[in-house]
Amino acid sequence: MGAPEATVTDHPIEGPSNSSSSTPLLRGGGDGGGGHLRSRSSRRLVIATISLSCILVVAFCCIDLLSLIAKPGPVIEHVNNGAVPVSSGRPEGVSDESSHTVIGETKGLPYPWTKNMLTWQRTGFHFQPEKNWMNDPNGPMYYNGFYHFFYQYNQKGAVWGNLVWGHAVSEDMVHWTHLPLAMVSDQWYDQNGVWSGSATLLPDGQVVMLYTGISNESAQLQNLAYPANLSDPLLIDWVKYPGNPIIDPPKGIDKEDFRDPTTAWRTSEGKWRITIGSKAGRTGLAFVYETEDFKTYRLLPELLHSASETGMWECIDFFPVSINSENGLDTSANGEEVKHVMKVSVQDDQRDYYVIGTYDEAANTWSPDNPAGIWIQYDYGKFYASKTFYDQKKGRRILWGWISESDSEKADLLKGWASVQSIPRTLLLDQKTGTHLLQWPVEEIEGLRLHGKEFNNIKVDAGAVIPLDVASSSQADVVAEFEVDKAALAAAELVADQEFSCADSGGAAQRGYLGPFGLLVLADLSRSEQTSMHFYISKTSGGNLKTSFCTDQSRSSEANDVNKEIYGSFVPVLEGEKLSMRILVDHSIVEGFAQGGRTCITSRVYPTRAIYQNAHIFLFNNATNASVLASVKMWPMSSTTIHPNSD
Ligand code: DQQ
Repeated sequence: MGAPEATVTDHPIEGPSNSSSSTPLLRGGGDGGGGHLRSRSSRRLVIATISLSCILVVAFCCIDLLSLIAKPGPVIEHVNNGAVPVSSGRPEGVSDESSHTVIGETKGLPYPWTKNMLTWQRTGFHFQPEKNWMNDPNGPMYYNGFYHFFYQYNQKGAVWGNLVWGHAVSEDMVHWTHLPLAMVSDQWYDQNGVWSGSATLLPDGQVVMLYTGISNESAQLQNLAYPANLSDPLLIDWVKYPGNPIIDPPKGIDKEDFRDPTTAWRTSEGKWRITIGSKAGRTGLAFVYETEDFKTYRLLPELLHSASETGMWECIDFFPVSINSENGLDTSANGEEVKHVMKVSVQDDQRDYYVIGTYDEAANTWSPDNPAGIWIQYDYGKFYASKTFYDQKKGRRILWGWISESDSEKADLLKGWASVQSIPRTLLLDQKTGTHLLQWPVEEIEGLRLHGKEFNNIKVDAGAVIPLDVASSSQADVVAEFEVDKAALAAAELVADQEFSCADSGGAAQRGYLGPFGLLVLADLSRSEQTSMHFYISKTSGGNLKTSFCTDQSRSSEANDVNKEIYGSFVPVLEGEKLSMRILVDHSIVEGFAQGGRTCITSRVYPTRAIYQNAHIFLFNNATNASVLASVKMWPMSSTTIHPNSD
C-alpha cells in the first residue's frame, strides 16, 4: 500500500454546469380462505422529506372497510426537484415500475448516446440477466448447496411487461449460472403475468413457492408452486399446484390491489402464516393468512399492520432480528430476544420503508416500538421491492433489492437491458442505536478485490479537491474514514445551519461551515462529470450536531435525459465514532453505506466522459471553515463469472 500521491487544488467544487409431476405438500385440505375485515388501526404517518415518520394515532376497533377508507392519513412528501416522471409503459392502475425522473427527454432532446458509452454502463459484479428487463427479486433461498435467485423478467424486451420468473443459481451469491425460466404465464390464473412471490423451506426439506398470478381478467390471485424434483439441486423444473389459485382477493378489496405473498413463518401451534399487501382507499394494508398445508388458507380477522395515506403496499417483508446476537434469524424465530421488522414497498413513491417493532403472535398484530412509528428507508436512492431470506448456510439474513434505471426508456432499448439487483446485503439490527438496521455487502464480494491502495491521514483543507492516484475506478470497492477538525466542530455551534436536507441542498457544490466533504467517484480529470458521496454536518435547533449522508448526481452526466437528483438522509453517528463510508462503484451503479450501513444510498449514474480509463476518484471538502483528515482504502474489483443459460 503506497503513500498518497495527492494533488491539491484550491478551488471549491462548482455548481452544476447546466444543469406438473408433483412433490406432495403437507396434509391436503378443502377450499381456500376468505373472510372479512374486522380490526383496524388508524395511524398518522408523517414522512418528512428524507426520513419517513409514521405517527400512530389510535385504536383498534371493529369497523368496516368504508370507515377505514375515511381515516385521516400520513403525508408523503415527494422530492423530485421539479423533474417529470416518465412511464415505461406500465398500464394504469398498477405501479409504474420506472417512475424515475428524467430531464431532457420531455423536451424532445434525447442525448446522442454512442455504443461505447452504452456498453460501459453494464455492470461487472452486480446480478443482471443476459439481456432484457428485470425487476423485483423473487423467492431467494439457499437450498441443497446453491443460492437460488428468481426475478421478475420480461423475456421480450428491455421494458416492463410480460412478466415471468427468471432463475439463476450461485454457490456464493457473486458468480452466477443462469437457468431456464422457472415459471411462465401458462395458466388462466397467471395468463397476464407471473408476479412477485416468496419461498418457504419446510422442516422436512420441501420447498414452497407462493406467488401472485395476474389472471385473464386482471385479478391478482395467489398461487402455489413447488420443485418438480427435490433431488435436483438446481431446482430447474417447477410445478404449479393443480388447485390454484389458493387465495382470492378478500371481499371489499379491489382485484388489482392484492399481491406479493411473503415467506411463511411458523406459529407456536405449528401453523404457518403469511402476509399479503393491499390497500383500501389510501390505506396500506397487510392481510394475514394461516395455513397448515399451503393449499387451504384462512384469512385472520386482524391486520398485521396498516397505515393511512400510504397507498398500495407491495412486496411486504416481515422477519425477526436478534437484539443481542450478530447472527441472522430464521423467519419463524420469536421470543423475548427478538424484534420483528415490517418492510413495505410503497407503490406511490417506489421506496422501501421499514420499522422495527414487536410481534404479538397470539393477537396476530405487529406494532412499532417507537410510538411515533419512525419509518426508515432501506436506501435513500434507487432500491425497491426488496426481499430478505434466511441463509441457513451461514446463519445470516440477506437482503436483495431491485435497482431500476434512471435514464430514458429509449436508452434502455438501445442498450438492450434494464435494471440491476443490489449487491446482496447482510442485514442485522444495529444494537447500538436500536432504531436502525445495518446493511452491509455480503463478505463474499470481497473475493473480487484486486490489489488495493491505501491513503492514510490526508488533510483535506476547506475548499480542496484531491485526486487519488488509482487506476480507473469503473469497478471499485472504496472504504473511507473522515475526522473533522475539532476546533471547527466546537465553533460550529455558533454559526452552523439550522436545518439541512440533502435533497434541498446544493449538493457537493454547497458551501457550509462543516461540509460537504467526502468522495467524488466516476469523475473525469477535469471533473466535468462527477458523482459525490458525502457527509454534511449541521446544527439542529436543539444545538446538537447532525450528520447527513448524501449523493449528488447533478453533475454525474453531460447527458440531458438522465435523473440528476440529490439524495440522502440523516445518519446516526455515536459518541467516539469516526465518520465512515463504503462505496461500491460498478459502472452505472454506485452503492453507498455510511456508518457501517445505518444509512444507505444507491445511485444510477450515466457518465459520458468519466468512463473506462477516464473514471477517477477524488477526495473533496467544500466546507468553508473546517479541514478534515481522510483515510481511504480502495480496491479495483474484478468482474463476476456469469454462466449463460445453456438450455
Ligand atoms: N412488481 C411486481 C408486483 C409487485 C411490483 C410486478 C413491485 O408483484 O407488486 O412486476 O415492484
